[in-house]
Amino acid sequence: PQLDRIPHPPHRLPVVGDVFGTDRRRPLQDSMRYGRMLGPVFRRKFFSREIVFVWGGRLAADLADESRFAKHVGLGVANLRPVAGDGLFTAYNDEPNWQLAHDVLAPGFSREAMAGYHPMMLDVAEQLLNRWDAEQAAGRAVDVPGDMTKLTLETIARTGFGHDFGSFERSRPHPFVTAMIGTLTYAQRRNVVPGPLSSLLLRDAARRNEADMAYLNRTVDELVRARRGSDGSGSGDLLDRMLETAHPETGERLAPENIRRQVITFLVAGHETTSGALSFALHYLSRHPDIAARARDEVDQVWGDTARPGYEQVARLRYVRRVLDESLRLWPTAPAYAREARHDTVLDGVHPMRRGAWALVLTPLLHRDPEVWGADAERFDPDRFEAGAVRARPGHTFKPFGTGARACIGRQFALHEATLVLALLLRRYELRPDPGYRLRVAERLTVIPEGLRLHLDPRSALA
Ligand code: MNH
Repeated sequence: PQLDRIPHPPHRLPVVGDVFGTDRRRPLQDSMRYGRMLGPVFRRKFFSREIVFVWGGRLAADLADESRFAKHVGLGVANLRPVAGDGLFTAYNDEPNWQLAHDVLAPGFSREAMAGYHPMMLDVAEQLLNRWDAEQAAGRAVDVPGDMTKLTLETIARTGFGHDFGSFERSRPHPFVTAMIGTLTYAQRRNVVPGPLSSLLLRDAARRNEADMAYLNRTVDELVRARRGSDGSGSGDLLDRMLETAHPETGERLAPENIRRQVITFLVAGHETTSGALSFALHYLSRHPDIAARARDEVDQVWGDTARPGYEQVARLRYVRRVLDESLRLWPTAPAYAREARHDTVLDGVHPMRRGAWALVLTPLLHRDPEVWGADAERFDPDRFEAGAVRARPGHTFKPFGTGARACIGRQFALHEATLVLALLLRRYELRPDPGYRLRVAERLTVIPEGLRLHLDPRSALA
């Protein structure tokens, strides 16, 4: 965008720009702070790189116009190219492998496919319940983000790839998770440390990152080799589609190197953000016993005492789903996405943009824009997602899954899994917060509540 009409932080310095007073470990929350100060569109400069941020509802809705704007692969997403290459998430819009992989893999997220994953999702959720029963019996608080990560990693690994990481048999996170967090954290740091300095400042980090990437590649190569070597297939799971399915029209198939990129992409994108979403939802439920009680009532009504609720019974949990939506409003766990101009245009009729110019949408602030969500936008209130309230709001102002052709392919997968798990947990436990805990949000491109522990009380004790 043409920059002179866009505010920036005061006290900008020559050469370095706005880097002083920034929090390098929490760049998102830092930008949220500046956004609140500077308004719905603003810019920050890190050495020679100037970034335009957008969070106003009207501006974000304009950027959602697919005829004028498209996904921009930049910043954190571009920094993941060494790991995820031309995989679905990191591919450039015009890379042929994007359309090919999208067409081949989209049926893996159809209703029928989801109904097929459902029993496996339940199996994994039961492993979580067993673990939490044991913690509860021992009077220990549970490690919410740690256990949600075990759950979501196992879910995507089993449903998508027929693979079992054995997360629940371990006390520590699986090394795949540690390596993944390493690469995400490194990609985030490279946003703030500019190119010329990064080889100096991030030398050790770069070496660790190489090792992390090598570990991810090895894990994935083994998983693919195991499937290729077995006579059985994964009965049409994502890996089967990657290995066996030709494009319905062109007959083309994914190349082995691209399959490696896709498997890493899906194992990472398929669990990290869902884990955060579940963790934030559990945090808010523990802080709002009235809302938890209402959600629990709904689960009782819809499920009765069915031991294993069916696929259809998850979609009927409308209030639980609203709890999830409201958590994703306040803390969308993939908290930003970038949009670029397809050709010269004017953003919101005010800011001229050249073809290829781009801006970063800060979703957590968009989701708190008082002009869209009201003066009480910071308050947790699932009723904002009642049908009537949704209709009354302007469009394109709730974007936890991004927008347009490059929006999240796993959205229904994540929502089904998370709704199912929240319902199972609500049905089984009362959630008691640690009185000393104040929400702290850790950033590694994604966001997750740091150090969140909850105490579990059996429901029967309170009924
Ligand atoms: Mn997901 C793209 C958020 C769960 C796989 N995802 C995106 C984007 C957002 C996003 C935002 C768009 C990014 C951009 O424009 O640059 N995703 C989420 C959130 C959750 C989530 C908040 C959970 C909650 N995502 C999942 C799951 C899977 C998945 C589960 C897979 C099983 N997501 C993807 C893939 C893409 C994506 C693949 C890239 C799609 C494309 O560009 O074609």
